[in-house]
Amino acid sequence: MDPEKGFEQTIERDQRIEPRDWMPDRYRTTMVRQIAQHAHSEIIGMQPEGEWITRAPSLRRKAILLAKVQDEAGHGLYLYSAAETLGADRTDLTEKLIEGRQKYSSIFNYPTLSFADVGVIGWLVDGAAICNQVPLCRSSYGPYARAMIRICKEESFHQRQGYELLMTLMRGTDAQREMVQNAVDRWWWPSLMMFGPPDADSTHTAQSMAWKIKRHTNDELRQRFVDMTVPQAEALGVTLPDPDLRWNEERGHHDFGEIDWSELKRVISGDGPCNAERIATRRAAHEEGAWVRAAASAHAAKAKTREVA
Ligand code: FAQ
Repeated sequence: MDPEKGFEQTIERDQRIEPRDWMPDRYRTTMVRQIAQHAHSEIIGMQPEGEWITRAPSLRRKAILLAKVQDEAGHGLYLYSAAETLGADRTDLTEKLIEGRQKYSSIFNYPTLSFADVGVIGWLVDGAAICNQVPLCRSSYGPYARAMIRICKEESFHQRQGYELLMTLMRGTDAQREMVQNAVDRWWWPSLMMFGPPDADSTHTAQSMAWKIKRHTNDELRQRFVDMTVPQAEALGVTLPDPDLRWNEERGHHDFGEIDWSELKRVISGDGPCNAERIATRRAAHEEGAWVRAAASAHAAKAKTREVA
């Protein structure tokens, strides 16, 4: 069969495209772009919470936070491996990230000012990630879809630990409740921006939906997230910082206020509160790890020579 027809038929039948299958160059480029950005987000995403590991308020919280941040490293690694199945090279992807030639999620360019931020990241940021990623378990590219299944299971644990942390703080003192509200005020709007630009301005959605890479548009997922989060905020006893947020009986959804899209543009283009710091930290880790990579390569080369001998 004509390979292009085969590709189209696989998509139409809701089956998976696998690494050795023929695929259009643009499909491959799109997949590498999305998977690499996703992998970079997981790796850069270790930083905001990682800053609190040494300052966690108890041994239990430290153990939980360590496990979560390690999970994020693991997610980054599955995703880089998925990108490699498309012919991408991990070193090249890392270099593109630290040279600012590839993106990562806007959300990780905001500072974590108190330990309540760790809880809010779990609740809102992992909550948004789950909303976005559960449909990606049905994404048309096999290795990506399969990586998403495991990642989503771990993100659900992350979200619950965040919510539990916040519930504990909300049962505490007035100062602790204030800390939570302050963190919610700072993270709410950036969490909504994680879903990307509005559909009308989204460059890739139409093609990615046609190829069944994306299963829902940015605005659909953002709405789903708002609807899911409002009752959780009520149960927690925090106020979401949006005076226009209210249930719309007719639509069967919550209406919400206008997002400051100029902020998203600024943060994506490198001018967010922590962009420079995040990249500098990642660059330093890459440079300081050079000897480990060199040692591992030398070991692999030696082992190969021994095999041949
Ligand atoms: N930040 O045409 P679209 C996590 C870019 S979760 C930065 O709508 P698309 C877990 C977009 O890349 C976070 N850039 O693009 C965790 C494109 O630029 P390009 C990661 C953004 O791809 C939790 C341009 O704008 N999750 O890490 C953003 O169809 C806690 C036009 O946009 C994923 O990556 C943004 N927010 O839709 C870790 C999920 N939004 O490439 C630690 C997989 C858009 O043309 C702690 N990705 N852009 O230069 C996706 O679902 C999609 O790629 C979207 C964007 C929905 C993010």
